[in-house]
Amino acid sequence: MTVLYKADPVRGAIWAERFARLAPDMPFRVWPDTGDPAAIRYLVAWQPDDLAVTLPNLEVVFSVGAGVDQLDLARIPAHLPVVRMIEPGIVEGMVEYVTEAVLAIHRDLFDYALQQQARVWRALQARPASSCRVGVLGLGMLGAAVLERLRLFGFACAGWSRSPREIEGVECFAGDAALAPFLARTDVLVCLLPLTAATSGMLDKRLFDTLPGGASLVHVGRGPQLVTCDLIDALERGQLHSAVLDVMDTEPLPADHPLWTQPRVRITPHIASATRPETAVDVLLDNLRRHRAGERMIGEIDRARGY
Ligand code: NDP
Ligand code: OXD
Repeated sequence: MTVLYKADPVRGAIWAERFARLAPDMPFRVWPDTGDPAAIRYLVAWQPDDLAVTLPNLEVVFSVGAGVDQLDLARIPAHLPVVRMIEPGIVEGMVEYVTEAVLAIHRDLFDYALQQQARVWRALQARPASSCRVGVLGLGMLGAAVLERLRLFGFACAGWSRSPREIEGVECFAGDAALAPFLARTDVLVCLLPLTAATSGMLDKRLFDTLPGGASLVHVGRGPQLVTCDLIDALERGQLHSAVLDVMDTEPLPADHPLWTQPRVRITPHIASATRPETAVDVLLDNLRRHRAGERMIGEIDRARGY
C-alpha cells in the first residue's frame, strides 16, 4: 500500500522523512520514483496530470493544497474520493498574510510608499480600526480563521458564503442576493473563495463598482476569479484605492504584464500560504487510518459542488 507524492520535490523530501518516521511500514515515494505502479493506493498531488487514470489500483486522490481546482476534477475517475488539505499550518500562514495586507491598507502603507519614492514627509490622518469595514468572500476554513484574527484588531468584520453561517462578532451574509449589500459595506475586500464555475471571473467591474469608492482588494483565492483589466480600470478610475494580489490568471505573471507597474498594486508569487509538511503528514496519516476503517476522511470534497 504505497503512497505516491507528486508536488514540489524539496518539500516532498520533508514529507518523506516525516512519513518514514511516523509510518515506517508504509512505503512513501516521491514522483517520478513511482516503483511498481500497481502498489500505489494513495496519490498526494498538486497536479496529478493523468496519474489518477493510469495508476490501476488507486483508491484516493489527496490534494497537497487546500484548493482542488488545480487537480482538474474532470480527469479524476468518478469512483475515487478527492480530499483537500485541512491542516493548521496552512491556516496559520493565511491568517498572517491577510492580516498584514489588511493592516498595510488600513495604515496607508501604499500611500507612504509612494510618498517615500517622492521623498515626501507628510502624515496622513490615521483612522481607528473600527471605522474600517473588512469583508471576506468565503467563510470556510481560511476565511473564518482570518476574520477571527481581524476581529481582535477591532475592524468591522463581515463575510459572505453560499450557505448561512454564524461567526461571533462577524456580520454574515449568504447567497447571491446578499452579495450587493455585503459589498456596499466593505472597504477592504478579501477573496478567499474556491475556484468554481460560479466564482470564476466574479471579481469584475460590476463587483468593483458595488464597493464604496476608494475600497481595496486583497486577492488570495485563485487567479481566474479576477478580471485583471477591470481591476486596472477600477484602480485608474480611483474606484479602487489599492490591491494586494497573491494569485494570477497566468502564473508566473508575465514580465510585460501591466499589473507590475501599477503604483498601488502589491504582488506576491502565490505564497500567501502553503501546506506545511510537518503538520500535513499527521493529517494524511489520520485520513489513511479513516479510509481503512471505512470512515469519512477529513476534507473530502463534494465533486458536484467543485470544492
Ligand atoms: P473552504 O472550502 O473551507 O471554504 C470555501 C468558502 O467559500 C465557503 O464558505 C463556501 O460557502 C464559500 N463559497 C464557495 N462557493 C461560493 C459561492 N458560489 N458563493 C458564495 N460562497 C461560496 O475553502 P478554504 O477556506 O480552505 O480555501 C479557500 C480557497 O483559498 C481555496 O479554494 C484556494 O483557492 C485558496 N487558497 C489560496 C492559497 C494561497 O496561497 N493564495 C492557499 C490556500 C488556499 P459555504 O460555507 O456555504 O460552503
Ligand atoms: C492551496 C494553495 O490551495 O497553496 O493550498 O494555493
